Amino acid sequence: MNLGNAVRGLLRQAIEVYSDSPQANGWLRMHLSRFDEPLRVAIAGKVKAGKSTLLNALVGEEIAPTDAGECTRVVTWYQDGNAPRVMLHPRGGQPHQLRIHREDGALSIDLAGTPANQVDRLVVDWPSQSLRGTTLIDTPGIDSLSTDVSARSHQFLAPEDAPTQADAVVYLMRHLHSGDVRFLESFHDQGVARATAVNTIAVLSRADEIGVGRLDALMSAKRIASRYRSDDKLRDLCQTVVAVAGLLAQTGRTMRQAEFAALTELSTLEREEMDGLLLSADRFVKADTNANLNSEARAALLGRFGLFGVRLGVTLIRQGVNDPSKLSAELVRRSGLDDLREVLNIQFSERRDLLKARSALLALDLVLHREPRPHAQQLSIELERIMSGAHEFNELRLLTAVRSGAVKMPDDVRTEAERLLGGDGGATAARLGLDPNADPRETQAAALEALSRWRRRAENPLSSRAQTDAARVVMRSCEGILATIPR
Ligand SMILES: Nc1nc2c(ncn2[C@@H]2O[C@H](COP(=O)(O)OP(=O)(O)OP(=O)(O)O)[C@@H](O)[C@H]2O)c(=O)[nH]1
Ligand SMILES: [Mg+2]
Repeated sequence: MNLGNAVRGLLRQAIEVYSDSPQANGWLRMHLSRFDEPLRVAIAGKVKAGKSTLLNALVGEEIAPTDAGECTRVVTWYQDGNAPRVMLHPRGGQPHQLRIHREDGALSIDLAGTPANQVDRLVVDWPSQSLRGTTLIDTPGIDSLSTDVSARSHQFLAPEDAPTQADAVVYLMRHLHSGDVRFLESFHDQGVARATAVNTIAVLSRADEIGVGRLDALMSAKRIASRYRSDDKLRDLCQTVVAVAGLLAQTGRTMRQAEFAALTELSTLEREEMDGLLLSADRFVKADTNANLNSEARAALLGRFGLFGVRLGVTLIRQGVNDPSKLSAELVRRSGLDDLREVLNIQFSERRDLLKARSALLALDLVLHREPRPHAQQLSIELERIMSGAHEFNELRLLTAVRSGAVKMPDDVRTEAERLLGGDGGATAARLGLDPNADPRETQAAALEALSRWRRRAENPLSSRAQTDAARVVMRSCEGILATIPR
């Protein structure tokens, strides 16, 4: 039986056992219906890490507010819907609809007098292809001076007394900071899902700011991200780290003709004058210039592109990128957004069922602990059986162990193990390291070879117990791969 069906079955049994407890029943039913809903991905991180901007970049529209307004202080869900609509769910009480304003393409939401601390969440319906398979959840910045706001994020991401709402987390950080590590740890210490960093990826955000505006800033950011990927602490806490310049991506995806014209105007300046203007944000807005752009227009450009984006845009236009759609495509390409999307796809979308199952089992585990009762014992046994028996969970546990160095292997063996276990993606070709168009014969030969290699490792008398167990799990993955190849 596949994992999703096994967990669904278990939830149905639990709903019967807990039919007399409204709260437990409600939670379990909610998780059962969540299986058929889009994956819920929360975007988290410190204040001003660039969360809302990144959300906009992923959707390709300015729907999440990035100013200092009240709305940045509440958890906000963005889900696909037939027509734009915003619902305010107060803490206790019935949800009600809010009015939507659009200014200069950006959505603005007015809480209509409800104080932010009385709002449980806002739910924005927005027709968008990008939201079809994934609901994105913007969370208020953590570690802020306003501990109240910070607490709301914690309560949402790592609740102590209720099931988690998000299936997966994208965690933004500008530099790795001990506060980030503590926060990441706080939502990994939970019961049955312990030791699986499976549902978290980290983003080195605002990547353009890393090289103080130099054109190779994004290359430096990528190097730092790859260093973080091999950091022992982080490897335990997230699947991977990618560098993204969210502002560049957001503006690239929503660029207007007038902005292209303004950059084109700047590109006519002598290089020396341009370099002078770009020395600081203040200079850029206030200095006298030969360009036909007043301070206000320059300030607007700066807000949309950042100093780095202005420099890059002007440089690209000078190099001959002469139409807005080419420029916006190039900005997006350089921003790292596509890398992030690919990682989201491999780590989250392809593991959708597994992540949903994980959320549901966490909820069931919580119910079993909070409301223990004699005839729930069978449920505990079954929960344990799924957790330890389902190959998908074994793969993930091993992947985490291999990555963190808990199971010792030579580097090349480790790389192969990670790949076969689905670390680079769950598709057959990705696991075997083949071209996605490889023919079935080649695919089968590669899978058989991998299987016999890992069988030899499992049977090697010099292997430790942990290595033997690990090799058996990888063998099982190879068998799974073989089963997917058409004859
Ligand atoms: N240069 C640069 N600025 C960025 C980037 N991402 C966001 N910003 C700017 O940083 C400020 C905060 O961005 P937001 O997206 O609102 O950050 P946030 O994490 O949602 O902030 P809070 O919700 O208030 O915690 C805004 O002025 C953005 O324009 C980026 O990639 N590069
Ligand atoms: Mg925000």
